[in-house]
Amino acid sequence: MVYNTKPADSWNTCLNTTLEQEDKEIYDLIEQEKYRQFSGLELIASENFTSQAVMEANGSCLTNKYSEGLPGARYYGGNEYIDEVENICRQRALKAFNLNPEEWGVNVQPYSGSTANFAAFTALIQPHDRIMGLDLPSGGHLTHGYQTSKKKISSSSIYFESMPYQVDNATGVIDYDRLEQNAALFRPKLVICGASAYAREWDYPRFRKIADQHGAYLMCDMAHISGLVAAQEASNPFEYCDIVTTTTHKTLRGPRAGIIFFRKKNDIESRVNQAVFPSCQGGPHNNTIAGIAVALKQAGSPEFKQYAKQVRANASKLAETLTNYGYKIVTNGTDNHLVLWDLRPQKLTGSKLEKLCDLCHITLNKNAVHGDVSAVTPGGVRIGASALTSRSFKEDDFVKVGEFLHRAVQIALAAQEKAGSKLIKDFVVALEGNDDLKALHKEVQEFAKSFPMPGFDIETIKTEF
Ligand SMILES: *Cc1c(COP(=O)(O)O)cnc(C)c1O
Ligand SMILES: *[C@@H]1O[C@H](CO)[C@@H](O)[C@H](O)[C@H]1NC(C)=O
Ligand SMILES: *[C@@H]1O[C@H](CO)[C@@H](O)[C@H](O)[C@H]1NC(C)=O
Ligand SMILES: *[C@@H]1O[C@H](CO)[C@@H](O)[C@H](O)[C@H]1NC(C)=O
Ligand SMILES: *[C@@H]1O[C@H](CO)[C@@H](O)[C@H](O)[C@H]1NC(C)=O
Ligand SMILES: *[C@@H]1O[C@H](CO)[C@@H](O)[C@H](O)[C@H]1NC(C)=O
Ligand SMILES: CC(=O)N[C@H]1CO[C@H](CO)[C@@H](O)[C@@H]1O
Repeated sequence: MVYNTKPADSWNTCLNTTLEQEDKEIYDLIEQEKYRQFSGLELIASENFTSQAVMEANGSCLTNKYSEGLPGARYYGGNEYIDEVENICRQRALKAFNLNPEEWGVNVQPYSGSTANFAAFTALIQPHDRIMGLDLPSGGHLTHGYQTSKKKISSSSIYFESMPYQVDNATGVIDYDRLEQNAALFRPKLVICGASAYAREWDYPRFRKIADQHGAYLMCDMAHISGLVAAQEASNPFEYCDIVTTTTHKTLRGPRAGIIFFRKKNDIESRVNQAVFPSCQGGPHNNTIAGIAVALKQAGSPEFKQYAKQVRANASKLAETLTNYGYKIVTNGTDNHLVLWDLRPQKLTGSKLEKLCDLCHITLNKNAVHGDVSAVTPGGVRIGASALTSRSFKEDDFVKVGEFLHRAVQIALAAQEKAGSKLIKDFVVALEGNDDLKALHKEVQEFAKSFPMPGFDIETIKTEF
């Protein structure tokens, strides 16, 4: 067979040039982001570094394919390999969480965690049915029914009637008694557990009991902790819930996407599959599903279990280090990968510490702490150990991270005093030319660069722009 090696039509040559040749502007920005990830301390609790294998699968030719429907029942032809990929992905998803395929099924097509949640609601309940999820200022996620007194923010509060439950103001732990009392008045159809900024274990049996009192479904959104659940480093929501959703890019360390697990009872299976497609989505992202399959294979390995153990060890070491400096950690510690740090005793807002950390290349995010009056200037920050643990950080390294953060707070407090106002723009001005900040920035970068970086070839990383 002689292949046609003739050059493509001139208007098609762009299809075979590299990203660098074709679009230097985007290429350079990607290279700069690569260097940023490599040379800084990544502490955002919902982020992680995925592996080279996941990036290869995700960036593969599978992105070209349309495959609406489920394996074996597609609306388009040419899906023989795609079907295999999706079937392998589903099998691995059940295996990663030790689920019996007779009892549990899974849909791996949701584009992300938010769409997985909306599809789950679409499957389980009717418009205006009542839902109860953890309030956002208590650490819950937007998609669990968030609204303010002025506005329904999330579509989950626009289409359903939402009454949140909260953490106890004094302890920072979920107030289960009040949840039970309020549920008795509100009579929810769906109770949601899971959060984005909650450092403690979940009392799933108690949630089940409360849901059963009202014949409600119980859904767990384990987005933040699914890697820990897979590694059996967190308690198991599957024993108690009807539906479990997750993102795949947080502790699970896969590509950016979502998954829905459902119990195969009543007609939940067909309702979930219908809700994903055609109710909420069109064609799945095959490249992403291949990436999820790779991540799930990794999540079943003994190395991943070690990783998850180390993530928890590192997060608790960081909590301990900050406590020893005299800071207040919400719930006085952590059971998982994240630490919620209450800065109100220091009279410093989370926004200011986030800004200062950004300037010295430590990436974390401001976060509401329960009892905050203003949502615009939250009183704390959220710090996660997952990403840096993927870079081989151990407990001692997190002691160093805690020291950096302590120095950052000292610099922030001095700048706040110098600024003489509460405004963040005055704060930034007060930091200009600050030598302590420059010194900290330099040390942070040197420290970060001394660790390996998953998925990147450090030898070829560009350092000058
Ligand atoms: C991150 C997160 C989501 C949303 O996931 P996206 O992929 O960002 O849409 C949903 N629920 C929880 C608890 C999360 O932490
Ligand atoms: C791939 O895309 C096609 C078309 O959208 C879809 O039918 C199929 O389910 C997808 N397969 C995977 C593995 O995502
Ligand atoms: C982060 O990714 C690593 C693999 O790179 C994985 O082992 C770990 O569980 C992930 N952790 C979190 C908390 O996402
Ligand atoms: C993978 O592909 C999806 C689109 O299908 C994209 O949104 C995502 O950012 C890609 N990369 C990773 C690592 O998830
Ligand atoms: C917080 O935890 C520390 C140990 O890490 C303990 O010594 C202290 O008593 C705890 N404080 C509270 C208020 O529980
Ligand atoms: C919650 O605690 C904060 C301080 O931790 C306090 O300012 C606030 O008034 C408390 N709110 C309630 C409702 O008790
Ligand atoms: C859960 C866990 O692994 N905790 C560990 C956290 O780190 C501290 C300090 O290194 C250890 O003592 C804990 O066992």
